[in-house]
Amino acid sequence: MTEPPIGEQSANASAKRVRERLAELATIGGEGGGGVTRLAYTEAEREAHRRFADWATLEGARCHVDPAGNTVAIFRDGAPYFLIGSHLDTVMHGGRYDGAAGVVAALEAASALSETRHGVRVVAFAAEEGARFGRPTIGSSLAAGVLNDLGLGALRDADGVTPAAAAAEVGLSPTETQPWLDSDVACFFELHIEQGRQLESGAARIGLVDAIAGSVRLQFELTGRADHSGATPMRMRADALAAASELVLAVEEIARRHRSTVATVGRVQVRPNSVTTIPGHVMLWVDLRDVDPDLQRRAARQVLETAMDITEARGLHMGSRVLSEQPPIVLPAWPRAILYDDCRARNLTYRVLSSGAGHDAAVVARRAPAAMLFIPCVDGVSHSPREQASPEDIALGAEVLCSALRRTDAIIASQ
Ligand code: HGY
Ligand code: MN
Ligand code: MN
Repeated sequence: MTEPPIGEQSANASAKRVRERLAELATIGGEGGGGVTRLAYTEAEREAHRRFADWATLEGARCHVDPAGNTVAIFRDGAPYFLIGSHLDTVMHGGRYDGAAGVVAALEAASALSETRHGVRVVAFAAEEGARFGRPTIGSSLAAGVLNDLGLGALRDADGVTPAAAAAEVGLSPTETQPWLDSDVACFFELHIEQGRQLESGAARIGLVDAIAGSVRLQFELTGRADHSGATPMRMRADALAAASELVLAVEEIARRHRSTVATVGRVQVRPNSVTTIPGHVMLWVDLRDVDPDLQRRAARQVLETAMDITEARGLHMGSRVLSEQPPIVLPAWPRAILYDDCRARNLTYRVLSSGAGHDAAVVARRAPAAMLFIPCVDGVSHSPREQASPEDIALGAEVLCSALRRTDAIIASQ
């Protein structure tokens, strides 16, 4: 068999390593049916971080873990430095590419990057998904100094466990994190699966992200009156689940008012949750997002007001909390322009698009220049065992990352 040209050899080797490493990560928290559950501040997340650190060490990097659980691999000393990476936690029954693809690609890029004037570090952020505690990007927010002890202490998981208690279980102490995302970071690049259908529809091979949606997470507690489902006339009921159902449909209707707004009620707790008892108590959580800050804030306010109207009309008591509010962010143009130049130089089709999903890059961008690179995922599916992406696309994305870092290094050095 004739050997492929060197360039192709390295691309094939890279795709092979990407495939192998993603398959290995998928065994950590892996479930039947191909899903993965590696929730924030669990042993599975830490095991994935250790595997990442082992790979980075083998490539010559020095690794350390900060008190928030962010693992940083220093490939090249010096500051300012380039930071590349993503996250390794997942949602419940999630996919094997969300986050992991970006960390594995960053390892490929850092390992291929030769002499640069800047330092080079790869990061696996901890607790990026909001799935467990309701608030996303806990690790990067602590590293950026935008989440304080009060904010962290107000969070609970479904069992009432706080992030600090969960982190202590796996040897971490997030409240002791000294923020380190600062002007020492020359630029942050994150590769991620698109988690949407634009690239997959054949529009382009590479997505260049211009804006990342913000999110508001709301918690509602509706209290009615548990009662006999057979003996209680309809006019005498205070049915918390009927009220909650009205609220769920109202959330959907409010989100439909503007094309860029999305809102979801993905989690509901009903008590006593018994067939022959009128539900007396319901907790529900709303995830509301937009790339427009005013629309996001207005929609959140409308949801809160509508919840009050519904519960008042039904004679129920309502409690509500804003668990987290993260503004949408527009990423700086110059790192994106460097990625764009590289796509042009490679004759790669690209598309500038916004991200409906939240990412660590949105947090890092509050402290340093940041850029995001999307690769396609099959049918745009994510947060599901059906999540699929190609190692070849990830390896190609890693090559673009690597040459973008080289270009950035040369441009900054020439200024
Ligand atoms: O949920 C999200 O926006 C992302 O996947 N963290
Ligand atoms: Mn996710
Ligand atoms: Mn993600």
